[in-house]
Order: sequence, then structure tokens, then C-alpha cells
Amino acid sequence: MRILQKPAQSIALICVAAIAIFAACGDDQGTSPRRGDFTFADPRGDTLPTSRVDRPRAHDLVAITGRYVVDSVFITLRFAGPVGTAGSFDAVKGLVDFDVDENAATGDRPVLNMFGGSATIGVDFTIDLFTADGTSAPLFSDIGTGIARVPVRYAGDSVVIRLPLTRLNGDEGNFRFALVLGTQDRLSEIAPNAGHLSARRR
Ligand SMILES: [Ca+2]
Ligand SMILES: [Ca+2]
Repeated sequence: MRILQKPAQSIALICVAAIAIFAACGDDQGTSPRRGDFTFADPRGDTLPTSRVDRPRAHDLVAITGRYVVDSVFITLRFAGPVGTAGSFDAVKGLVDFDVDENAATGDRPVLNMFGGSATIGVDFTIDLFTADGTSAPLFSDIGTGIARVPVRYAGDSVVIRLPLTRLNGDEGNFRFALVLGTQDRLSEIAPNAGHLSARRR
């Protein structure tokens, strides 16, 4: 005997299916560690000081984590406090410099070296958080050409970037990187404080 579902049951099943599809296709990072996933801690209380009292507080980076999915890497920047509303004056801003061919001889000098850093990388791509709008931020090549906007989300104490590897000349997921962060009026945090970070997917 054929059993007909009540409308409410059908709607519920559709909702469950939709949620499952969104989880599979959206920005799901999963919970199981994948090969190459990384976590770097950044010291608390190491932001650059300012003598001005009329400036927004410095955002103190405390951790950088990376999780690989099939075609992308999610990079989460976690801070000691709220990151603010993307686009607002006191929200987290900055630049994330990537050396995707892991060759210091190709690309530009990393910006953080202008603020006391010592990264030995050649910057091939940069994500510009100064113009992040809450859903995305521009990705530039080393010759200053805008490649695309990549997904960026501001939530609570974290900024989450989804970086499609196809946007990095189809990079295999091995890259070196360094960050300068701050607010619209100034840069106040670098990471790492010495050298650079390395992500190795394989
Ligand atoms: Ca810090
Ligand atoms: Ca390079």
C-alpha cells in the first residue's frame, strides 16, 4: 500500500535535505583534522603601541588556523576580542601576503618587514582586508592586478578567509605567508613576530 506523507512531514524532509546540501556545498570546514591543517599561536599583548588616545583599540591576534578542503584552504584569524563589523573604522583591517611558489626571489617584499618583521618570502599574492565588506575581500597578484574577491567572514573574535587554490595559479596548497593587521587608521599587529609562517598540505 502506498503511504502518502503529510505536507508537514514533506516540508520537514525538504528542510533536512536542504540543510544537508548547504552543509556539503557551503563553507563547511568539517571537524576532522585533514592532512596539512595548521595552527599557529601569536603572543597576547604584542600589538604595536600608540600614544594617541583617540584611536580605536588595537586588535590582538592570538591564533591562526588553517583547514584544507578539496579546493580551498580556510584561514581563521582569531583575536583576543571582537573583530568588529567588516567595513567599519575600528574593524580588523590588514594585508595577508602569500608566497605560493615558496621562492623569495619571485614577487614583492612582505609588508610586515616594514613594521619590524623578518619574513624571507617573495609575495606573489595579497589579500586586502582594508576593503573587506563582510562577505569578501580582494585578492591581488604581485603586480597589483586584482584577481578576484575571495570569501571573508567577520564573526565574534574571528575573521575567516576562504582561499580557493585555483586563485593562486592552481597552487597545491604549500605556501608561506605573513600578516600585518590593524584598523583603518593604523597597522598595529604583525604575525609572525619573526620569520614567516609555512603551510604544507603535502
Ligand atoms: Ca598578538
Ligand atoms: Ca614567491
